[in-house]
Amino acid sequence: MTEHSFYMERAIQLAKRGTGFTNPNPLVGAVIVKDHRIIGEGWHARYGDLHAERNALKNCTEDPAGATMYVTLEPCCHHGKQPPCTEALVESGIRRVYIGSRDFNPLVFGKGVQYLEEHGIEVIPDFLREACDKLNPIFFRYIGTKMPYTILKYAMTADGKIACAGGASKWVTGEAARAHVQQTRKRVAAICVGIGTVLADDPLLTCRCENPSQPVRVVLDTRLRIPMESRLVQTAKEVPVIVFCYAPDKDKKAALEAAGVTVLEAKLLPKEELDELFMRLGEFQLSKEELNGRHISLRNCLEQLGQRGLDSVLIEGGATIHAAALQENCCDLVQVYVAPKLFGGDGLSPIGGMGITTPDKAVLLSEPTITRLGQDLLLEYTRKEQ
Ligand code: AOF
Ligand code: ZN
Repeated sequence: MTEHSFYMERAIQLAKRGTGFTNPNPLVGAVIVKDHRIIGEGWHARYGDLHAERNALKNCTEDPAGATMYVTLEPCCHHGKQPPCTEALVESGIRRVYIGSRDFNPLVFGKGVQYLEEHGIEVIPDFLREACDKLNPIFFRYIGTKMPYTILKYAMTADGKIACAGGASKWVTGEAARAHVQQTRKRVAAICVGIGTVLADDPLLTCRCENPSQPVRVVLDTRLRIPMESRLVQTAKEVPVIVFCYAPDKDKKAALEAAGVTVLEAKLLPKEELDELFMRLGEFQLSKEELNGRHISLRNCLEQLGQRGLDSVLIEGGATIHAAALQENCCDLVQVYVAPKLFGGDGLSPIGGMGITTPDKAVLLSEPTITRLGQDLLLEYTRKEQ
């Protein structure tokens, strides 16, 4: 490892300290080095607070004039919640800047580097870029599209079952894997489940780890069946709950809102092309009977969450909502925890729906990243563009 990569690695580690608290802004770390010694370190700690670069300058133990900065993301050059970091760098007399990731925020992209160079600062761009990019898949996805970065997560046995035939699913995986899920909950802005999971398990969906950050809890519930006495509704005033539905019963909606739940309406997922045409024309109001067996569009729910500033969603089941993620092509990462167990028989499989008809129609995934968690395995796949 060179001296330069050592300092950038340090900046990456510092950036991670903001995990769960900066959304929808990025994780960023910065290190300032003079005469082969670190004289200042900083990271972006919380949404809206000082950026990593200004924190590092603030923490300098010596005059940074003539020093080098290592920063994981291109410094910003716009006025947002914070003033431009590029100006602070120029004022400080920093002479060189090693930059990891490019900032795909259109307000910044390339302009940060340009400003620094125009003011006589030497810039080394794309330095350990791949490692720095890994800090911010959520930010990069969201900043360009306003669609949340979506993670599909399930825990299954070695024979691919998420529950026994009777539906019992506690617990498939061991403690280390479950602790890892808590870390993912911490990273994301929202956790989403289908109404089936609420009715079967009455989950709380909170983040339970050291220094937790609580994601918004989201339920897809076409016919607004969520029980008033469910743990989600009962705790909605402490940790926000959003329920998506279609043409809700007014009284039930009012009761949920009084309990602190945000009730939003979503579009129905069209079954056929003709449906889609009618719905686009806005001429489609389904009766209760017609509604049977149909559900709201996951993609439309995600769009609405994105519009509310939620940059990432962890979909935690069950099999129906997983099928929707596949069918509506809205899943950036698939996380599969595999336990060394077999359930056999008619146990539930992770993804419901009709499935594909022949193997050549399979949804293709990237090669997995493999992590051992105690006795269990975590396989992480991104979806291949087809
Ligand atoms: C951060 N933290 O350390 C860096 C960011 O509204 P603002 O002023 O906080 O600006 C947010 C934008 O600034 C963000 O989208 C990104 O493009 C850039 N860099 N943001 O929150 C940081 N360096
Ligand atoms: Zn900045």
